[in-house]
Amino acid sequence: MSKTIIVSNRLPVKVNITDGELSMQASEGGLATGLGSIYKEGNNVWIGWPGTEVAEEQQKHVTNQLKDLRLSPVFLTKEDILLFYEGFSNEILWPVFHYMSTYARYEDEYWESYRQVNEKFKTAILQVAEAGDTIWIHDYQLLLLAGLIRRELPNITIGFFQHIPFPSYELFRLIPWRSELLEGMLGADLVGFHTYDDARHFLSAATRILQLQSSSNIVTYNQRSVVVESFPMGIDDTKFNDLVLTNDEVRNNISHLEESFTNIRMILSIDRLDYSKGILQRLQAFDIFLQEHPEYKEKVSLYMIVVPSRDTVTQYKELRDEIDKLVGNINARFRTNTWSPVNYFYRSFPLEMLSALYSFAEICLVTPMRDGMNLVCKEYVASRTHNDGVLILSEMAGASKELIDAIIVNPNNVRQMSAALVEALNMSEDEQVRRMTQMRMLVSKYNITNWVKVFMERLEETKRLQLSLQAR
Ligand code: GDG
Repeated sequence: MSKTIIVSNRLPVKVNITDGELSMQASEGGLATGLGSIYKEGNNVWIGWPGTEVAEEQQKHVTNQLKDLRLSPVFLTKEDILLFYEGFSNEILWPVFHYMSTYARYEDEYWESYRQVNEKFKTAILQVAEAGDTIWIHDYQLLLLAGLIRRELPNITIGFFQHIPFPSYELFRLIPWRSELLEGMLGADLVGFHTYDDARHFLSAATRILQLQSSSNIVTYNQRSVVVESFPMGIDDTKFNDLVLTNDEVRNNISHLEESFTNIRMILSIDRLDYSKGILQRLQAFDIFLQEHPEYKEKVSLYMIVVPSRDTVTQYKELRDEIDKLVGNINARFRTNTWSPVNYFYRSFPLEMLSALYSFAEICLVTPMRDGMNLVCKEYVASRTHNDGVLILSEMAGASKELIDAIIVNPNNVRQMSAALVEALNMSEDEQVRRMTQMRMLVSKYNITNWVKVFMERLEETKRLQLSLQAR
């Protein structure tokens, strides 16, 4: 019986080893939820890194424990994590793909490690893959993998999905290993992105850098037709809706918020610490808003959660310091004895608190400089069970192509963002409901289950197309 093999850098569980004792923590992420129904069926399996360094003598034990969960680990060394993950993935691909190319450090040893780790993943896949299987590879850490597998198993079905943006040709061409990366991706039968623009940028890079022929969204590489398309990812909308309506802890948290924020209207923002998320620009906009609209003093607060991430890297550390400074500055200038304009948290929160905040906040402010999709804004919409609330959304987030009933802003235009806050605070109930209802319908219809189904069906169709072309 043929099977589906899901591959991503991280497994949907995090393995913890303390004093030799093994424990596992399931990921609550959307991808884990969406693919959960797939990798647990039949002989299917999910291959990835268990999220921690595992000593050699413990690897067999970890492998056996994960096997029962239909998970298969790829073990990475400290050096792999430093060079492949933090180096090539996060100091080259992440900044360039998010249009921050000046942050990129093109180190040969990063590339060497990236190649080797992609080979490690290939070896893990070849141990389980058989003719007739379908392999679905995820994200920018594994750009070479499809090509490596294709060489060994020329007829196997491979889908690749990239969760972050694909930059314009002018940016992508800066990477010294641009051809190798493209050739790796073109090992897939179907290459998917969140938006039409990302797909277009990829096609343009492939045809210009590798001089390939393309027609519409199909590019020919090594006599194979590779289909390139957009598949905007959705969320588990029912989960967020039901948390608000039926979860006691969430209800409790909402009551506490109502007590602490009596007569104060909340603007919510939630991101991982990252320069792509536009956190500083958001604070600047809020600063302008407070300066120009003193009538909102003691009436509006920004509740800003920044989840710690990569903060050993210089740019991230600097960003964190800048945020601290700006928040301190705004609060020092505007706060009163009973009111803080910015409630800033540098930590993560349990899902039950996130859900309560989504439900309580009148406005959600999502202003990345670049974002593949951005799931926070969809989670906010799915949590608005009364159909009210206003989403302010950056046009640079993939989600802005779908959530057109948000107030759409350019995150570089801090005055426009400040004006958007005023517009949101004054939006009539009817208008809020009209917009939110539209957005909720969309988030519900194109949810994570639908996303997985559409991608898998398209992959199957693509393979059929390939076989029929080959037979001619
Ligand atoms: C990449 C792409 C694309 C956040 N804080 C807490 C918490 N979260 C959860 C949110 C949301 C997720 O983290 C963040 O998802 P995003 O989509 O916003 O961003 P990335 O992590 O950068 O994801 C992105 C995505 O892949 C999917 O393709 O949309 O563009 O960059 O689900 O809820 N969860 C908990 N506590 C927190 O404090 N429990």
